[in-house]
Amino acid sequence: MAHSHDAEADLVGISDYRGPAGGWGALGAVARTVREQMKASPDTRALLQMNQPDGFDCPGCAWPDPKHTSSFEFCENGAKAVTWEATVKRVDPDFFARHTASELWTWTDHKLEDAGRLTEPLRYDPETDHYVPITWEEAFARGGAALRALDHADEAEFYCSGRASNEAAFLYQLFAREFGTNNFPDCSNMCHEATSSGLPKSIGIGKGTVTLEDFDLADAIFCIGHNPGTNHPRMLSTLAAASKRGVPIVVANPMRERGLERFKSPQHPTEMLTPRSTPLASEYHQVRIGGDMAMLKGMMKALFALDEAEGGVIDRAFIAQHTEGFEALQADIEATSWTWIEDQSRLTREAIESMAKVYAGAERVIVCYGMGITQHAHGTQNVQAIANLLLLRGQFGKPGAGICPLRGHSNVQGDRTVGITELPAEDMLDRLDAAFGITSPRKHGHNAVEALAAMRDGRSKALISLGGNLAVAMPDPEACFAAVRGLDLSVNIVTKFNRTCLLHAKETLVLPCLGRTELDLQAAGPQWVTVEDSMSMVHASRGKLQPPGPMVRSEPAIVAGLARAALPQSAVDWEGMTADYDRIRDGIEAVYPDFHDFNLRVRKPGGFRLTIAPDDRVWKTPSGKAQFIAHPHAEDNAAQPLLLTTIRSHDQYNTTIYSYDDRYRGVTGRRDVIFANEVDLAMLGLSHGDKVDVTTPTGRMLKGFTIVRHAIARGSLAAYYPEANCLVPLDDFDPASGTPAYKSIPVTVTASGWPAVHRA
Ligand SMILES: Nc1nc2c(c(=O)[nH]1)N[C@H]1C(S)=C(S)[C@@H](COP(=O)(O)OP(=O)(O)OC[C@H]3O[C@@H](n4cnc5c(=O)[nH]c(N)nc54)[C@H](O)[C@@H]3O)O[C@H]1N2
Ligand SMILES: Nc1nc2c(c(=O)[nH]1)N[C@H]1C(S)=C(S)[C@@H](COP(=O)(O)OP(=O)(O)OC[C@H]3O[C@@H](n4cnc5c(=O)[nH]c(N)nc54)[C@H](O)[C@@H]3O)O[C@H]1N2
Ligand SMILES: [Mo]
Repeated sequence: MAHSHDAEADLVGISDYRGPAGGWGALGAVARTVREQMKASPDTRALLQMNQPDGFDCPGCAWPDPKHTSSFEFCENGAKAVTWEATVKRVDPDFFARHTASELWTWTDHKLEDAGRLTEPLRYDPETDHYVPITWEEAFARGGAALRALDHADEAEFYCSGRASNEAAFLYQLFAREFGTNNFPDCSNMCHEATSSGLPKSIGIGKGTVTLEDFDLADAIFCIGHNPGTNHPRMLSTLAAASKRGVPIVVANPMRERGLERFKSPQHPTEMLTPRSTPLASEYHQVRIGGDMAMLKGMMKALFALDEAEGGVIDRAFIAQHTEGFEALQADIEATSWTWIEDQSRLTREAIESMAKVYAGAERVIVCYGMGITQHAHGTQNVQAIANLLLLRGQFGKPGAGICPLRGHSNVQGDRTVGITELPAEDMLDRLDAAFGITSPRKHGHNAVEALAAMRDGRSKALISLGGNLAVAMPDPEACFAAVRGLDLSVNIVTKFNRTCLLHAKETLVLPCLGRTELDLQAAGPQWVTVEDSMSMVHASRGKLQPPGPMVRSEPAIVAGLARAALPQSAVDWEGMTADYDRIRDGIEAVYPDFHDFNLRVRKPGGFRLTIAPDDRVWKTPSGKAQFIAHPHAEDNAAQPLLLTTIRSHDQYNTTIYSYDDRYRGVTGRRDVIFANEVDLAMLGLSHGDKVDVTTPTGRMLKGFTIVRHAIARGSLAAYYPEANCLVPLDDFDPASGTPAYKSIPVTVTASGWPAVHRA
C-alpha cells in the first residue's frame, strides 16, 4: 500500500507512560479533580466517607470493600466519580435560558456533563428550542398522560442504568409491571449479560462465586479481558497482596495495561517514598482480540495432556459427582487442533501450556474476567468456556477458588437481583403480585438491543430512563438517536444533563435526582439505600452531602411520582414506601426469599451475603448438576486481518468523560486515537502518528483518527468508547445474550485526509 509521508505525524499528547499504576500520578489526579469540581466546598469531606461503615457506597465500581469496616481505601477513580457528582457547578434554569438545545448539541459529552448538576425538572419547548423549568406536578402529569395515551403498555421501555439503588430499582420494576410491561432494557444488557445468561446454564447462577476473602486464599489468579487499574482500582490492593504472597497472577489481554503490570499503593508509605512498586502479572499473554475461546480451549487441551502425562490434574471425583457433559467437552477439545488455537489466539502453544501449568499447579484458583470476554458475538460461549475450565479442576465450592466476573456499575448486580429483567421468573411474578395486589404481565419483554430496534421501528413509543445515557452507550448512534427522536415520550431521570436528554421526543422531560452521596430526606426522616456488590454482598449506603438544590428529588420519589400519575387507580402505596424506605425493603423481602429479615440484617455493618448455591456445591440447573458446555462451532476470526476493540480511558466513566487524558496509555488531551501493533502499522504502510480512516465491511467509518504504535497484540486495534460506537451495527450482538459485539469489530484502515474531531 503506497502512502506519502508528507504530512507531519500528529503526535501531540502521545507519549510513553513509564510509571506504575497508582502512585503520585493518582494522588495528583485526585487533587486536580477536587480542585476543578469542588472548589473550596466543605463537602470535600465526602471523600473521607466513601465506603465507610456509616458512609455511602462508592458510585465508582462494584468491587467490594473489606467488610465495609476498613480504614479509608484510596482510589483515584472513586474520587473522580464522587467529585464529579459532588461538583459545585450547576445547570439551573438560567443556564438553559442562556443556551438553546441546538447550541448544547454542539457541545462535547465532556462539556455537557462538566457544566454541572441539574437542579430543577425541565421540559423541552420546541417553540423556543429551550429547556424550561416546570413543577414536579406538571412533570409527573405530562409523563403520566403520555404513558396513559399509549395503545399498549408494551409500547413503553423502562431503561435502568446500574447506579440505581435496590430500593429505586425495585419500585421501578413494580411501576412498570403494574403498568403492564416487562420491557426492561438495562445497562447490564451491554455489559455482563453474557454472564447472566451463560453461567446459569453452567453452574446454576448468573453471578460470581468468590468473596474478597477468597483472594487471600487463592494459589493462582487469572485476569482475562479486564483493566482493573482504571475500572476497578481498589482491586489492585487485592492483587498486590496476592502478588506479595507469591501467588502467580496470569493475565490475558491484547493490550499491555499498566494496572495489570505494576502498582504503587498510595496507602503504602514506603512504596510512595521509594522507587518501589509491586509487580502484579507474573505472566502477561497478549491474546488477540476475540481469541479467548481458542486460548481457553488451548488451556484445556494442555490440561488433558498434563493429566495424561502426570495424572491427578483433572478432578475426576468432582466431575463424576457434580457434573454432566464431560465427554462431549473432552471430545471437542481433542478435535480442536493446536494450529487453530494458535491461529485464533495469536499465542504460541508454549505460552498457553505455561498458563495451563500454573493452573494445574495450583490447588485453589480464581478466574476474573470483564468486558474483553463478554462483549463479543460469542460472549456467552466465552463465559461458559471459563466455567468449563474451572469445572475441570473442581474450582467451585471450596475456599480460595471460583469465578469472578468484574461487574460494571456499582449496583448493576443488585438491580437485576430485585427485578430489573426482561425475562422474569414465574414464581417471582407470583410473589410480586401477591405482595402488592397487582397482576404482572407474563409476556417477556425487551432487552436493550430489542428496545432500540422497537423504538427505531415505531413499535415502542415511550422511553423512561432511570439513569444512564442510553442512546450514546448503545451501538450505532445514528440509528439510536433517530429512534429516541421518533418517540412520543422521553423521560430522563438523571443527575447530569447528557446527550440522550438532547434527543427530543414529542414530550421530553429531564428530571433531576439525588446522587448516592447526598442526604435523602423524606416524610419519615433521612433515608438510606442498599446496594449489592460484585460479590453478592448487600449493604447500606448513606448519603450525607447537601443536595445540589432544594427541588432535586430522590430516585424512589421520582419513580413513585411518575407511577402515581401513570396509574391513577394503582393498588400500590407509593406515598408510604417513599416516606420510609424500610417499607420498600419489606416489599423486596416479600418477593425475594433470600432477603429474609432484610431490614434487620442490612443494618449490621457490612450487611450480608446473598446465597450463592455453588458455594455449597449445589447446582440450580434443570438436572441438578453443573454442566460442561462444549462449543464445537466456536467463531472463526483468523480470516479477519484486523479486529478493533473499544475501551475506556483512565479518565472516563462510560459515557461520562472526566477529561481527555488516559495516563497509563500515555495519551494526554485527546481521544481521537487508534492503538495499533508496530508490525501491523508497517504492513499497512502506515507510520506512528498518521491520520487514518477506519472502515467496516458494511461501510461504517471513523474518520481522521490518529493511529499510534502501542503494545497491543498483532491483528488487534483499539479505540475509545463511545467515539467508536458508530462502527458497531445494532444487529451485531451475541445471539445467546443480546450483548453488542463492542469488542470485535472487523475493520480496514486507510490513510486519511480528514481533520481530527475529538480533541479537548
Ligand atoms: N473508572 C471507571 N470505572 C469503571 C467504568 C468506567 O468507565 N470508568 N465502567 C464500569 C463498567 S459499566 C464496567 S462494565 C466495567 C468495565 O471494566 P473492564 O471490563 O475492565 O472494561 P473495558 O475498558 O471495556 O476493557 C477491558 C479490557 O479488555 C481488554 N480487551 C479488549 N478486547 C479483548 C478481547 O477480545 N479479549 C481479552 N482477553 N481482552 C480484551 C482491553 O484491552 C481492556 O484492557 O468497569 C466499571 N468501572
Ligand atoms: N463501544 C462500547 N460501548 C459500550 C461499552 C463498551 O465497552 N464499548 N460498554 C457498555 C457498558 S459495559 C455499559 S454498562 C454501558 C453504560 O451505559 P449507561 O449506564 O447508560 O451510561 P453511563 O455513561 O454510565 O450513564 C451516565 C449518566 O448517568 C447519569 N447518572 C449518574 N449517576 C446517576 C445516579 O446516581 N442516578 C441517576 N438516575 N442517574 C445518574 C448521569 O446523568 C450521566 O450522564 O455502555 C455500554 N457501551
Ligand atoms: Mo458496564
